This record gives sequence, C-alpha cells and structure tokens, in this order.
Amino acid sequence: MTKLLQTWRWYGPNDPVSLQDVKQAGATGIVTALHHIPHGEIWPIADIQERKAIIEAAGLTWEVVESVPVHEAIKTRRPGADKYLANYNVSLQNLAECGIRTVCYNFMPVLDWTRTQLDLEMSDGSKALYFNWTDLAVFDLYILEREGASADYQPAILAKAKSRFESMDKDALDELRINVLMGIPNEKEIELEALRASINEYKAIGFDGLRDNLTWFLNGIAETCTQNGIKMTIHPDDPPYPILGLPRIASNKDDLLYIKNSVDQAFNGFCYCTGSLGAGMDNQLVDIFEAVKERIYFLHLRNVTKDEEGNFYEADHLGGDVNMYEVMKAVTAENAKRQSPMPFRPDHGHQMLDDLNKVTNPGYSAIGRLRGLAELRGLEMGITGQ
Ligand code: DNO
Repeated sequence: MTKLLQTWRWYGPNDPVSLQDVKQAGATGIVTALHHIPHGEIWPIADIQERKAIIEAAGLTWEVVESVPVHEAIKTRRPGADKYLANYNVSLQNLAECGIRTVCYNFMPVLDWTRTQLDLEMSDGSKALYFNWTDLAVFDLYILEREGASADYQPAILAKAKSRFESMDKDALDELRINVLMGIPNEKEIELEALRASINEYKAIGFDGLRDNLTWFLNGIAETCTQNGIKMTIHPDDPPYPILGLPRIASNKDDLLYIKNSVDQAFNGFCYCTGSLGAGMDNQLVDIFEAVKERIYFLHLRNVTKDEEGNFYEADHLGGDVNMYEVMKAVTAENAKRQSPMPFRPDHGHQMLDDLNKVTNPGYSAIGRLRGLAELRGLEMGITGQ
C-alpha cells in the first residue's frame, strides 16, 4: 500500500522556515507559489524553473502549486476577463512544461481566508488563529461601515458587537482591521475602499452569477488542463459562509457536487481542506469526502473547535471537532486505490515553543506544523500499518 505524500507549504526564499527545516520535519514534497508575480500575470518558465531548482537542490520536490491566483476580473467576469483567462492558461502550460501538474486555487471573492484574531492564546500557552462573528460584525458595521450589514447578523451578535465596539480603542480597531484584511502572507493587503467597491460589484453578481463565472473559468482552462495532465483543486471557502455580503460557492457538499457536475471532467478537482469545511456547522467531513473523493487531488489536514454561535479556533490537528481518525481512514482507503499517492500537508499549526519568540507567518510557523505532521503520519501508520 502506498503512503500518502507528505508535503509542506513553503512561501519561497523569504519564508522564515527553511527547506532544511522542512526536511527535518520529515516532509518530502513542497507546496509553493510564485508570490512575487502579481495576480493575473503570466508565470514565466524561467521563474518556475528557478524555484524548482532551489527546491530540488535541497533534496525536495515541488509537488503542488498553491495557488495560481484567479484574478478578480475572472471571478467577476468583468470586461477584460478574457485576457486574464488567456494568461492563466499560459501559466498552467508553463507549469506543466516544468513538470508541475497539481494546482490549487480558490474562487472566494476578494478575500482569501478570513480570521478576526491571529494570536488566540490556548490553555497550553500556544497561539491559534480565531474567527469570531461578533468581531466580524464590529469590522463590518463600524470599520467597513457596509450598507445594510446589520441585516446579516443575529440580534444577539449585533448587541454584542455594539458593546464590544464601544470598549475598543484605536489600536484594537486597527488590529481587527488588519487581521480581517490580511489574507496571505507576502501578498498585498486590500484597502477598505477597494473592498467596498468589490462588495458592490459582487452584489450584482450574486451566488448564481459567481457559480456561472466559475463554470466559465473551468471551461476556459479545460483543454489546457486535459492536454497537459493538469489537476486543478479548488480550495473550499474559509470560513464556509458568506461574509461581508460576499457570495460563497464552495462551502459544503452541495456546492462541491455542483462544481464537480458543472464541468464533469477529471481535471476539475478539489483540495479537501478539513479545517475550512470543518468550520461549517452542518458539514459532515467524511460524508463530503466520500461524495467527491475521486476528484480530490490534494489534502489540507487541520482541525477546528466551534462554539454554538459558529465561532471557531484552530485546534490541534488531532483535537477539535473534525474526527481526524475517521477522516484518515477514508483518506487512506482512497489512497490505496490511487496510482500515485495523494499529497497532504499539515495545514496551519499553533505558534508554540521557540516560535513564540519569532516573527512567523500566521498559521505557518514551523513547530506547530511539525507537530501536526508528526501526529498525522503516526495516525496514518496506525491505521494502515505502514
Ligand atoms: C490558508 C490557505 C489558503 C489557500 C488558498 C488556496 O492558509 O489554506 O490561503 O492557500 O485559499 O487558493
């Protein structure tokens, strides 16, 4: 039986976690992206080769691209989108030419993953990423001042948001703003004004319109992917709910099935992220895996603990609400049927031990992920005996 492929997200030469650290953690595959290339521009072969050479010189392999970002023009299908679609095709072709054929992307409007706090202290002193609806409402109502925002929250949350806002000073409000707008390390933070404009643009597009735009995008890359053996993996929405009035279309089993059926070809696959999907109150993780498993080409394994309001913090990989044992059983059974092993990475980790004294990328410090990877590979071995 083949083992899962152990990978690690590396942000490139500026990542405070080195490739040697990755080797010591025991991963063999690298997940990375060319973060220096602005969204929408072509990834030149020379840049891809250069990054690949750095990874290989360290004795590792570049297994997955996370992500080739989908430009907002494509997500909104505004005039000019065709050019970005053409560029995307060239980037994919260039990657395939360099032998890299698994690509992660998301179709979340404007913001990628969203948290309201990046350093929630756990009882053991480590720090975790946190999402809290009251804080999001404070951001939405009092910082972004989005029109009609109050209609999107429960009365209890609105009341709490009002009193929390009144207790916050300028620094606390600044920190909340920065956290919500942060998205991906190394990439530019979006401005409030731009966010307001985007929210209006997406209001006109809506849920169905965004679905149509994804279908248009997938059809537009289908030929390139099929001819070059590229597997696309859409990352689920994180959190898996509409936020700030923006539509979300990859949040639950129905969404994933819709995406699969909309362009029912092998290239059109999923990144199964247990943390993102696990934050959904009604999401049954094993059930979702079973529903689309033939199309899952990449795994993000991490855990979350939710409360009754739907707030959640990122838990230890084997702790939290996601039953990682059941997930791993399903994953290893599927992996046993594969020609080539499924890549997984320990997604996010607590900032802990020595990393507490360092500047790290939120969620991507070394030691917390090393712990996660060790636990997950042990779990796999416990299940499969290998
Ligand atoms: C967060 C990540 C996401 C993911 C993108 C994929 O840690 O899981 O940023 O990389 O959504 O496009």
